[in-house]
Amino acid sequence: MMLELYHAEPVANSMKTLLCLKEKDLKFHSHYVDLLRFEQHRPEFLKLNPNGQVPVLVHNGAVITESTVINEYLDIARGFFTGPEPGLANAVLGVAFKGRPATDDLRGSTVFELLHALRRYFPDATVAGFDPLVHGSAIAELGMEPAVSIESAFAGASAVFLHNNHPDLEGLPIARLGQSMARPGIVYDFWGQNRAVTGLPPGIHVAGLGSWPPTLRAAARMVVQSNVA
Ligand SMILES: N[C@@H](CCC(=O)N[C@@H](CS)C(=O)NCC(=O)O)C(=O)O
Repeated sequence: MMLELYHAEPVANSMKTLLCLKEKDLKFHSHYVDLLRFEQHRPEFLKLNPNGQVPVLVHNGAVITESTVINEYLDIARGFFTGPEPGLANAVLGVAFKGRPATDDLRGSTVFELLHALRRYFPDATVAGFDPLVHGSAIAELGMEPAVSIESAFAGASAVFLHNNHPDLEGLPIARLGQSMARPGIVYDFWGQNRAVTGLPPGIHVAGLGSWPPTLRAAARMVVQSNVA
Protein backbone atom coordinates (compact mmCIF):
# COMPACT_ATOMS: atom_id res chain seq x y z
CA MET A 1 0.00 0.00 0.00
CA MET A 2 1.12 3.57 -0.77
CA LEU A 3 3.10 5.44 1.85
CA GLU A 4 1.33 8.61 2.98
CA LEU A 5 3.20 11.44 4.65
CA TYR A 6 1.55 14.32 6.47
CA HIS A 7 4.08 17.12 6.61
CA ALA A 8 4.60 20.86 6.60
CA GLU A 9 7.33 22.79 4.79
CA PRO A 10 10.43 20.82 3.95
CA VAL A 11 12.15 22.15 7.07
CA ALA A 12 12.81 20.84 10.58
CA ASN A 13 11.15 17.53 11.49
CA SER A 14 9.21 17.27 8.23
CA MET A 15 12.49 17.72 6.33
CA LYS A 16 13.99 14.82 8.25
CA THR A 17 11.44 12.33 6.93
CA LEU A 18 11.25 13.91 3.46
CA LEU A 19 15.01 13.53 3.15
CA CYS A 20 14.79 9.87 4.14
CA LEU A 21 12.05 9.21 1.56
CA LYS A 22 14.05 11.04 -1.11
CA GLU A 23 17.27 9.26 -0.23
CA LYS A 24 15.58 5.88 -0.53
CA ASP A 25 13.72 7.00 -3.65
CA LEU A 26 10.40 5.91 -2.13
CA LYS A 27 7.18 7.04 -3.75
CA PHE A 28 4.67 8.54 -1.34
CA HIS A 29 1.47 10.51 -1.27
CA SER A 30 2.07 13.96 0.20
CA HIS A 31 -0.48 15.61 2.51
CA TYR A 32 0.57 19.17 3.14
CA VAL A 33 -0.47 20.41 6.60
CA ASP A 34 -0.46 24.20 6.80
CA LEU A 35 0.82 24.98 10.29
CA LEU A 36 0.17 28.70 9.87
CA ARG A 37 -3.50 27.90 9.36
CA PHE A 38 -3.38 25.57 12.38
CA GLU A 39 -4.42 22.62 10.26
CA GLN A 40 -2.50 20.43 12.71
CA HIS A 41 -5.22 21.14 15.28
CA ARG A 42 -8.15 20.16 13.07
CA PRO A 43 -10.14 17.19 14.41
CA GLU A 44 -9.37 14.99 11.39
CA PHE A 45 -5.64 15.51 11.86
CA LEU A 46 -5.83 15.05 15.65
CA LYS A 47 -7.32 11.62 14.98
CA LEU A 48 -3.99 10.73 13.36
CA ASN A 49 -1.78 12.47 15.87
CA PRO A 50 -3.41 13.67 19.10
CA ASN A 51 -0.24 15.71 19.75
CA GLY A 52 -1.13 17.93 16.77
CA GLN A 53 2.30 17.70 15.18
CA VAL A 54 3.80 16.77 11.86
CA PRO A 55 5.27 14.63 10.42
CA VAL A 56 2.98 11.61 10.43
CA LEU A 57 3.45 8.54 8.25
CA VAL A 58 0.53 6.25 7.41
CA HIS A 59 1.20 2.87 5.86
CA ASN A 60 -0.94 -0.26 5.77
CA GLY A 61 -3.07 1.00 8.64
CA ALA A 62 -0.03 1.91 10.74
CA VAL A 63 0.12 5.51 11.93
CA ILE A 64 3.63 6.56 12.95
CA THR A 65 4.14 9.92 14.58
CA GLU A 66 7.74 10.50 15.59
CA SER A 67 10.13 11.59 12.84
CA THR A 68 12.92 9.36 14.16
CA VAL A 69 10.59 6.36 14.34
CA ILE A 70 9.28 7.15 10.85
CA ASN A 71 12.82 7.09 9.50
CA GLU A 72 13.57 3.84 11.31
CA TYR A 73 10.40 2.36 9.86
CA LEU A 74 11.36 3.48 6.36
CA ASP A 75 14.80 2.00 6.85
CA ILE A 76 13.87 -1.32 8.41
CA ALA A 77 10.71 -2.05 6.45
CA ARG A 78 11.95 -0.69 3.14
CA GLY A 79 11.72 -4.09 1.46
CA PHE A 80 7.94 -3.79 1.59
CA PHE A 81 7.75 -0.84 -0.71
CA THR A 82 10.88 -0.64 -2.82
CA GLY A 83 10.18 -3.22 -5.44
CA PRO A 84 8.26 -6.25 -6.59
CA GLU A 85 10.75 -8.61 -4.89
CA PRO A 86 10.70 -7.80 -1.19
CA GLY A 87 13.32 -10.45 -0.46
CA LEU A 88 13.43 -12.54 2.65
CA ALA A 89 10.48 -11.90 4.94
CA ASN A 90 9.93 -13.04 8.49
CA ALA A 91 6.84 -12.76 10.64
CA VAL A 92 6.36 -12.62 14.40
CA LEU A 93 2.96 -13.51 15.82
CA GLY A 94 2.07 -12.76 19.43
CA VAL A 95 4.45 -9.97 20.42
CA ALA A 96 3.16 -9.11 23.91
CA PHE A 97 4.87 -10.21 27.12
CA LYS A 98 2.55 -13.19 27.45
CA GLY A 99 -0.53 -14.69 25.87
CA ARG A 100 -2.27 -16.16 28.94
CA PRO A 101 -3.83 -14.27 30.51
CA ALA A 102 -3.94 -12.27 27.32
CA THR A 103 -2.35 -8.83 27.51
CA ASP A 104 -1.15 -6.07 25.20
CA ASP A 105 1.71 -5.28 27.58
CA LEU A 106 5.08 -5.30 25.83
CA ARG A 107 7.17 -4.66 28.93
CA GLY A 108 9.61 -7.48 29.51
CA SER A 109 8.61 -9.21 26.29
CA THR A 110 11.29 -11.45 24.79
CA VAL A 111 10.17 -10.12 21.40
CA PHE A 112 12.87 -7.44 21.79
CA GLU A 113 15.58 -10.11 21.86
CA LEU A 114 13.93 -11.99 19.01
CA LEU A 115 13.83 -8.86 16.84
CA HIS A 116 17.40 -8.02 17.75
CA ALA A 117 18.50 -11.49 16.64
CA LEU A 118 16.46 -11.35 13.43
CA ARG A 119 17.97 -7.98 12.49
CA ARG A 120 21.43 -9.25 13.24
CA TYR A 121 21.07 -12.47 11.26
CA PHE A 122 18.85 -11.18 8.46
CA PRO A 123 19.61 -7.45 8.13
CA ASP A 124 17.79 -7.19 4.81
CA ALA A 125 14.72 -9.16 5.79
CA THR A 126 11.40 -7.54 6.49
CA VAL A 127 9.50 -8.57 9.60
CA ALA A 128 5.72 -8.62 9.72
CA GLY A 129 4.14 -8.43 13.16
CA PHE A 130 0.75 -9.49 14.45
CA ASP A 131 -0.77 -9.69 17.88
CA PRO A 132 -4.45 -10.18 18.71
CA LEU A 133 -4.21 -7.36 21.26
CA VAL A 134 -1.22 -5.13 20.52
CA HIS A 135 -2.10 -2.14 18.33
CA GLY A 136 -0.56 -1.91 14.87
CA SER A 137 1.10 1.40 15.72
CA ALA A 138 2.96 -0.21 18.64
CA ILE A 139 4.04 -3.04 16.34
CA ALA A 140 5.27 -0.50 13.77
CA GLU A 141 7.21 1.31 16.47
CA LEU A 142 9.09 -1.93 17.07
CA GLY A 143 10.13 -1.76 13.41
CA MET A 144 7.75 -4.47 12.23
CA GLU A 145 5.26 -4.21 9.42
CA PRO A 146 1.87 -4.48 11.15
CA ALA A 147 -0.14 -7.35 9.67
CA VAL A 148 -3.92 -7.14 9.77
CA SER A 149 -4.40 -10.86 10.35
CA ILE A 150 -2.63 -14.15 11.02
CA GLU A 151 -3.21 -15.04 7.35
CA SER A 152 -1.49 -11.92 6.04
CA ALA A 153 1.45 -12.38 8.44
CA PHE A 154 2.06 -15.88 7.00
CA ALA A 155 1.80 -14.72 3.38
CA GLY A 156 5.23 -14.63 1.75
CA ALA A 157 7.14 -15.27 4.98
CA SER A 158 10.14 -17.57 5.06
CA ALA A 159 10.09 -17.86 8.82
CA VAL A 160 7.08 -17.43 11.07
CA PHE A 161 7.67 -17.21 14.82
CA LEU A 162 4.78 -17.97 17.16
CA HIS A 163 6.25 -15.96 19.98
CA ASN A 164 3.70 -16.05 22.78
CA ASN A 165 1.00 -18.43 23.95
CA HIS A 166 -2.09 -16.42 23.11
CA PRO A 167 -4.99 -18.87 22.57
CA ASP A 168 -5.47 -17.55 19.01
CA LEU A 169 -2.05 -19.02 18.17
CA GLU A 170 -3.05 -22.52 19.26
CA GLY A 171 -4.23 -25.14 16.81
CA LEU A 172 -3.63 -22.98 13.75
CA PRO A 173 -4.41 -24.44 10.30
CA ILE A 174 -0.69 -24.43 9.54
CA ALA A 175 -0.94 -26.80 6.56
CA ARG A 176 -3.25 -24.27 4.88
CA LEU A 177 -1.42 -21.14 6.11
CA GLY A 178 1.90 -22.65 5.00
CA GLN A 179 0.73 -22.70 1.39
CA SER A 180 1.11 -18.93 1.21
CA MET A 181 4.65 -18.97 2.68
CA ALA A 182 7.91 -18.66 0.74
CA ARG A 183 9.84 -21.95 0.23
CA PRO A 184 11.74 -23.18 2.07
CA GLY A 185 9.81 -21.97 5.05
CA ILE A 186 9.73 -22.67 8.73
CA VAL A 187 7.13 -22.09 11.42
CA TYR A 188 8.90 -21.88 14.76
CA ASP A 189 6.50 -22.46 17.61
CA PHE A 190 8.00 -21.15 20.87
CA TRP A 191 5.22 -22.67 22.95
CA GLY A 192 4.56 -25.95 21.16
CA GLN A 193 0.89 -25.06 20.77
CA ASN A 194 0.72 -26.62 17.31
CA ARG A 195 2.41 -29.97 17.85
CA ALA A 196 0.40 -32.38 15.69
CA VAL A 197 0.66 -30.69 12.32
CA THR A 198 0.01 -32.91 9.30
CA GLY A 199 -0.30 -32.31 5.58
CA LEU A 200 2.36 -29.61 5.41
CA PRO A 201 3.16 -28.36 1.90
CA PRO A 202 6.56 -29.51 0.55
CA GLY A 203 9.37 -27.28 1.81
CA ILE A 204 7.46 -26.04 4.88
CA HIS A 205 8.64 -27.22 8.29
CA VAL A 206 7.29 -26.79 11.80
CA ALA A 207 9.66 -26.75 14.74
CA GLY A 208 9.74 -25.54 18.30
CA LEU A 209 11.98 -25.54 21.33
CA GLY A 210 13.25 -29.08 21.75
CA SER A 211 11.57 -30.40 18.63
CA TRP A 212 14.13 -29.73 15.93
CA PRO A 213 14.75 -32.70 13.68
CA PRO A 214 18.48 -33.49 13.26
CA THR A 215 18.68 -32.05 9.73
CA LEU A 216 17.24 -28.71 10.82
CA ARG A 217 19.44 -28.70 13.91
CA ALA A 218 22.50 -29.07 11.66
CA ALA A 219 21.25 -26.28 9.37
CA ALA A 220 20.58 -24.00 12.33
CA ARG A 221 24.05 -24.69 13.72
CA MET A 222 25.59 -23.68 10.39
CA VAL A 223 23.61 -20.43 10.31
CA VAL A 224 24.64 -19.59 13.86
CA GLN A 225 28.30 -20.48 13.28
CA SER A 226 28.51 -18.39 10.13
CA ASN A 227 26.98 -15.37 11.88
CA VAL A 228 28.56 -15.40 15.31
CA ALA A 229 32.05 -13.94 15.32
N1 LIG B 1 8.95 14.85 18.13
C1 LIG B 1 8.31 15.26 16.97
C2 LIG B 1 8.30 16.77 16.87
C3 LIG B 1 7.49 17.24 15.76
C4 LIG B 1 7.35 18.73 15.71
O1 LIG B 1 7.88 19.47 16.57
N2 LIG B 1 6.64 19.20 14.67
C5 LIG B 1 6.36 20.61 14.52
C6 LIG B 1 6.82 21.10 13.15
S1 LIG B 1 8.55 20.89 12.92
C7 LIG B 1 4.87 20.83 14.57
O2 LIG B 1 4.11 20.03 14.02
N3 LIG B 1 4.43 21.89 15.19
C8 LIG B 1 3.06 22.28 15.22
C9 LIG B 1 2.51 22.53 16.58
O3 LIG B 1 3.18 22.10 17.56
O4 LIG B 1 1.42 23.12 16.66
C10 LIG B 1 8.97 14.63 15.76
O5 LIG B 1 10.22 14.62 15.67
O6 LIG B 1 8.28 14.10 14.91
